[in-house]
Amino acid sequence: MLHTKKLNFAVTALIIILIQVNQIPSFAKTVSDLSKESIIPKPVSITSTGGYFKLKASTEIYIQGESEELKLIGRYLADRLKPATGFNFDVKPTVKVPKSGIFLTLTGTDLKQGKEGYELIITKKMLKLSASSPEGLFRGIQTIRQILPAGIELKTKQEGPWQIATGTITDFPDYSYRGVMLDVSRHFFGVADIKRFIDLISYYKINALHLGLSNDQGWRIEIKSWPNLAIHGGSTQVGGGKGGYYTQEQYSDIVKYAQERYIIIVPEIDMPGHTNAALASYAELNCDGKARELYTGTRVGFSTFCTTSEVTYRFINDVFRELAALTPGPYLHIGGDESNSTKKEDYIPFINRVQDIVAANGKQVIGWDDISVSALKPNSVAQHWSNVKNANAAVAQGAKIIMSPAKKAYLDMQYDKTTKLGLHWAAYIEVDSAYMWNPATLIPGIKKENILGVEGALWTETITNMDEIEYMVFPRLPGIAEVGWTPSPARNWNEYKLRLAKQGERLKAMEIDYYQSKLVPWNKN
Ligand code: TNX
Repeated sequence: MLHTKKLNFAVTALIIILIQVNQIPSFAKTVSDLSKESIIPKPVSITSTGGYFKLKASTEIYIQGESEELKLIGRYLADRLKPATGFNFDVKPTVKVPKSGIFLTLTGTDLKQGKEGYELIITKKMLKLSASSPEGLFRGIQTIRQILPAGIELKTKQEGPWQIATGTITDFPDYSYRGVMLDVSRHFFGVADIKRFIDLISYYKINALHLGLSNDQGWRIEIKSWPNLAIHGGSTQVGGGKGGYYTQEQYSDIVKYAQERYIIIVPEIDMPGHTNAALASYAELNCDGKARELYTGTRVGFSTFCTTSEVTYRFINDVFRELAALTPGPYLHIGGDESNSTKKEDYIPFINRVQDIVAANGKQVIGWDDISVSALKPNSVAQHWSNVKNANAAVAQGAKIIMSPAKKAYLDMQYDKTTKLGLHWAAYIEVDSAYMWNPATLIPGIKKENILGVEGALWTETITNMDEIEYMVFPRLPGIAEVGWTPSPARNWNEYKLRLAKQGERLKAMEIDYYQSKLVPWNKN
C-alpha cells in the first residue's frame, strides 16, 4: 500500500518534470555541441569544444580598424540581434584584439578560402569571425544567426538565454555564383517586397538576384530616353491588373540594399522575343511600324523585335547604357529564350550584335542557353534551363554555364499534383528533388570547371503576392543554396531533411509562409 503510494508520487513527479522540460520553449534551446547545429548551407568543417558562449546585454561588437564598410557590417549584425535580445549593441572599432565579446576581423584567415570564405572561432569568452574580405564576414554573420536559438529571428523581445556552442567553423562556397531569378514582369512586385526577398535569400548565402525586368506582359524599369516603356509598357500585368515599374531612383535603392548584403542584381531585358510590352510602347520597334496591343495572357513565343532595323539597335544601346549605369555588378542578362517568332537567320546576327552592345557598355552577357546557337563571346555566360544540346554548344565555345535546370531549379513548378499555385510543364518538384542533384554531373560533357554556379528561378505567371512568392521559394531555395555552396560529397538528403526540419522554426520566426512538405520531419513545437 505504502509502496504504491510512493511509486505513484514518484511517477507524478516524473510526469511533472517531463511536462516542464517539454515546456521550455524550443526557441530558447541550450546547446553545447556546435557540430549538431542545423546550418544551411552546410559548412565545410565544424569542430566542437563542448562549452558555450553567451550573448549578454554587456556584449560588445568589435570591428577591426576604422573602415566604414566594416562598421556597416557590424551595425547589420547588431540590428539583427537587437529585437529579440533587446540588447543595444555598440559597434566599436579597435586596433587590438579584444579579450571578450564579438570580434569581426579581416586578418588571420587563409586566402584560399576565397572572398566569401570565413572562419568562426567560438570560445566561452569570445566569438571571433574572420575573413579575407567584408563579403566573407557577411556570409559568416548568417552562420552566427543560424547557431543562435531560432527565437533570435523574432521581432519582439524574448527571454533567452542567448547561447552559442563553442568550437570552430571553417567555410567557403563550392560555386562562386549562387542566384535566384524573380520574374517581376508577369506580375509586378514593389520595392518593399524585393527588399524582404533580398533579406530572406541572404540568410542562405545567395549572392545574386536576377530580376526579369521585361517580358510580353510588362516593362518594369524606367528608361529615361524611352519613357513610354515604363509608362505604357509597365501599366499592366498578367490578368490585367495595374502592373507597375521601378523608377531609376527606386531601382538604385534596391541595388544598394542588395549591395549591403553582398548580393549583385542581374537585370534581364529579354530579347528579341518576349518583347510585346516594348513593341506596344514604341511602334518603330515593329517591322511593320505598328504598335502592338498590351498583352495580359500567358502565351510565349509570339513577339519579336525587328532585328533588321537600325532603330532596334539604337534602342537596345540606349536601354543597356542606362541600365549599365545603374548596375555595379558585372552582368547584363539579354534573355534570348523562346524567340519562336524570330527567324533563325535573323536571331543569330541579332544575338551577336547585342553581345557587342553589352560589351561596349562595359558589361558581360548572360543569356538563356538558347543564345549558344550564335557565336558566343569568350566571357558570355549561358544559363541552362532546358536544352542540353544548347548547354553543350555553349561549353564547346568556351562559355561558362549557370545551372537552372527547369526540372530541379524552377521554383514555379508545383510541388505535387495538389499544389494550387504554379505550373508543371517541366516537372513536379518536391523538396527532395530540388535538393538531390549535382550541377557537375547533370549533363554529360559539362564539368565543374565549366560551371559558374546555380540559380533557382521563380516565374510569376501564377504568382501574385509576397505570400505566394514565399510559398513557392521556401523551402526549396535553401536546398538549391546548399547545392551551390556545399561540395556534393558532403550532401545527403536524409541528413539534410533533418537540418531543414529544424530550420522550420527559423522560417516561422521570420514569418515565411513556407510549404510544409510531408517529406520533411518538421519539429512540431
Ligand atoms: C519558360 S524558362 C520560360 C518563361 C516562362 C516559364 C514558365 C525560360 C527561359 N522561359 O518565359 O515563364 O517557362 O515556367
